[in-house]
Parts: sequence; C-alpha cells; structure tokens
Amino acid sequence: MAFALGAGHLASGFTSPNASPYLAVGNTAIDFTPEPVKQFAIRQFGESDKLVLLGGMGLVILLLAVIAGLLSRRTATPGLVIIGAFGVIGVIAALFRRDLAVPDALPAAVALVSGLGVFGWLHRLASRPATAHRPDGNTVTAGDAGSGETGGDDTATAATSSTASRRTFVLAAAGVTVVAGGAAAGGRLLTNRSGVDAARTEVGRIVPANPPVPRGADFASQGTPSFITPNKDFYRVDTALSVPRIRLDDWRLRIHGMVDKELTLGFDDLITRRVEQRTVTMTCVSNQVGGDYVSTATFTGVPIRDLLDEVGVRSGAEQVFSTSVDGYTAGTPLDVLREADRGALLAYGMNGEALPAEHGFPVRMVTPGLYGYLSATKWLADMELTTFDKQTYWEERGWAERAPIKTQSRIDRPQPFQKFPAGKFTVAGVAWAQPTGIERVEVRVDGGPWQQADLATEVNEQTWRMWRAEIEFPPGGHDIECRATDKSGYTQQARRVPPVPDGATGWHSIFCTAT
Ligand SMILES: Nc1nc2c(c(=O)[nH]1)N[C@H]1C(S)=C(S)[C@@H](COP(=O)(O)O)O[C@H]1N2
Ligand SMILES: [Mo]
Repeated sequence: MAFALGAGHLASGFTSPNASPYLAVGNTAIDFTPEPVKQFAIRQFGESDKLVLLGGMGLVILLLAVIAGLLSRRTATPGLVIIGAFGVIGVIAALFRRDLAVPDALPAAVALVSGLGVFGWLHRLASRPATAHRPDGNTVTAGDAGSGETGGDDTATAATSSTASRRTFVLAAAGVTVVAGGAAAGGRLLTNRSGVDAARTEVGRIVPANPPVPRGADFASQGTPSFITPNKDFYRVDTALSVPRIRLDDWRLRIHGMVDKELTLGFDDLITRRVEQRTVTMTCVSNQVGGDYVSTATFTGVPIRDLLDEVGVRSGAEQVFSTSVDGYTAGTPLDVLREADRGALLAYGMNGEALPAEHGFPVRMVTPGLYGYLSATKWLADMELTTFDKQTYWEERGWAERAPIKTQSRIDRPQPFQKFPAGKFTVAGVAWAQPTGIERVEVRVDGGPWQQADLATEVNEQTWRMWRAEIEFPPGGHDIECRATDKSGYTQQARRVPPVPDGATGWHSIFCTAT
C-alpha cells in the first residue's frame, strides 16, 4: 500500500500535484462529505481540518492494509483484490475530478500496477522460503511460488523455513517502505520544481510596500490583533488538500460568457493595466461568533471593474462565475463588482510581497464587504459572466447566493476563562462591518448597563476597527458581552445565528474571573 501511494505521488510530480492518488481520493472525499460533517470538522479542527483528513485517510489505509495482509495468509488473492479496488478508486477519482485531466489518471494507474506487482512479490517472498534445513540435516526446497501451504509431514520444515523467510520478508518489506518514502519525497521535489518560490520573489519586486498604518489603528499592546495581519498569520480557508503551485508562465485568465469581447490574459498582460493598493479586512462565512477567521492585509492588484469595462458586460449578466485552477467555483454578484467605490481587485500582491502560495499565487480575487467564499477565489483561472442560475461549489452545498459580511464584534482581552486581579481592567477587541464601517462598540458586564468603548483610529470602512474599554471588576466570575453598531445605524442583535447559510451573528460573550 505504501509503495503504491509513494509511486503514485512520484508520478504526480510529472503530471499535476493534485493527481497524486492520495490527494485525488482525499479531494473527492471532501466533495462527497455531507455538509454537516464538514461543518463539524471545521469547528473541531479549524485550519488543521485537512491534516486531520489526510492523517485519518492514512490510518484507514493502514488498517485496510493490515486486514488485506491478514486475509492473504494463504493466497495473495484477497490482498490483490483490495489493492486493485483501491487503485481503481484512485483512477476513477482522478478521472472525475474537475481539476484534473485524463492524463492525470496516470499516477493512480502507476500506483495500481506497482502496488499489485510489489504485493505479489512480497507475498511470494513471505510464502516461499528459498531453502531450509530439515532437523535431520537434509536440505529441501519448500513451497510453491505463490502458495503458502506446506504439506502435513513438513511441519518442522515449515517452522524453520518460515523463520528464514520471515526475516527475508521483513527486510524486503522494510526496503519497500523506504523506497516508497523516497518516491513520495521525490514527487514532492518534482512538484516544487515549478519554481513558485523564485517566481514569488520576482513578482515581489513589483509589489509596492504597504502604506504606513495610521497611528492608533490598533490596541495591540492591550490585546487586540495588530491592524495589519502578517501574511504568515492570515487566516486560511480553502478546499485544497495540497496548495496549487502554478508556474507564472503557465498562468492564464480567461474572461468570457456574457461579454462583448472575450479576453485572455497572461500575468504580464495583467500587470500592465492600472493597479490599485487597498487595505481590506477579509472574513469567512463559516466564522463562528468570536472566531478568528478574520484578517486584514493590503492587497495590490488590478480593479475588476476596469476589466469588466474592457470586455463589455452584456445586459442580463448577474454574476461573475469564477473558477480556480483546482476546480473551486464562486459566484460574485456583478452589481457589487461594478460599484464605483467597492474596489474589488484581481490581487497579486499582499502586504508588500507576492501573494503567498496558500493565499492564491499568482492571482486571486478580493472583494471588500463580501464573505470570501463567493468573492475571493484564489489561484484564479477563469471568470465567466453568467446569470445566478449557474450554481457554485458552496451554493450546491446549501450556502447563500449573496452574502454581504454581517456586522460583528469580538472580545480579545480578557481571553475566555482568564483570571485577572479585581479592580480596573481594560477589555479590548475588534469589530467589523465592511463596507459600511463601524460607528460604535459597547460592552457590558453581567447584563449591566452598556458602556461605550473607545474606538481606534479608522483606516477605511473596508477594514476592522479595534476597541477598548476600561472597566471596574469586583472579585468573582463575570460575563462580558460586546455589540457593535455600524454606520448605517444597525446594532448587532443578541440572538445567536449559526454560520449556515450566510454568516453567523449574535453577541460575543466570554466568562472570566477577577481575583
Ligand atoms: N480556489 C479557492 N479559492 C477560495 C477558497 C477555496 O476553497 N478555493 N475558499 C474561499 C473562502 S471560503 C475564503 S473565506 C477565502 C479565504 O482566503 P484566505 O485563505 O486567503 O484567507 O478564500 C476563498 N477562496
Ligand atoms: Mo470562507
């Protein structure tokens, strides 16, 4: 099993990284996982959900391999059948994935054939000792190729020879495992050959540095996040089991559908157009109240509005249906993309460097004020102007067609269940209401009167706003709650609404103890 997976991974280094049987099957498993299970996994494991899935798959495969081994004590057939079934599932998974083409079934086929071959060989080793010595000193050759059965008279022979053959088998199996590991590592190296790191350095040279953040834009020394989220800390949510690695020269973006004239752009074509820099707070629709799927960065890119003007949008078009290199799809409402002040970008720069591979290198969408799932396609490959009839990845799974970001606030200090000395204590946090902006944040303790918090300097209405309030805490346990009011006059309501289908709401509340 290990050899099959290793060989498949190596072969995927020559085709497409996602064609590795392990990843193709994992990605298919994600697609077929019922939405509630997915929600559960995201809640339980957060950004580690993919590692958990890959690890879980590993365990299941290991278990199956052990069972296959035990079933194959007499003949190789059960093991061959299980490996064969696995290989066929891998080939089918590769053939039916939207992000893979027919040649991408090759790694799974390599895994299938090599898995069968290696298993057959190991099985023969395990069941056919080469030579053995009878207790009486006569040398015999026991067993037939492929048959582990020994005659009734040869019990002693079988015992001795099985010790010898076991040693050979264990050595061979260990050797195969090492080769499998080497093959998997080789596949990884080949994948990285795409030179994404070098290309990122290259692109980084044309990304301007971030503008200075206004003084007082955060209360980081009092427990809020820094105003700009460093790229390495920026939240990450996507369906990609392995990060797509795209060579700059291979990247193309096609804009088509309900347009007057279709456009296909390479990276160099894109960056010759007018470029803007925008500081935006992004957040995920699956973010729970109080959650941390929210981050802020300065993005550099080409206004989507300009490109829409260039291709000439036909009347009747309702959304930009975008597709990523790995087959993810999203539908961004056209009216939002065409708003004069919205500033949706095809971004290639993030905080003064090229987009990190995890965040969509070379080009992604960024749309201020909309949840990421329908407005922020990473590893962008295609934009089609269509009507809302065309369903996207998350819509097919019950999420909303339109999803403006909901006004939200979060307490960052104290942390839940934190203990601190009774008396004056500064409670601090963050609030957001892109693209409207935050007007006011209030805090209350133990259901008492609302107290207005100090707001940090506003950077723009498309970003979060930090807040803090100094509060007197008598000794004992306390519930702290916060609520934000945005510039439209809307105040967050208490009732907790879960993330599905268009974003969570409700007041964040935490329990802490003043000692
Ligand atoms: N290709 C692709 N783009 C994607 C996604 C994805 O799964 N695949 N997830 C979206 C979601 S749900 C969110 S919230 C944002 C997150 O962007 P980030 O990972 O850079 O923070 O990317 C969006 N773009
Ligand atoms: Mo998201």
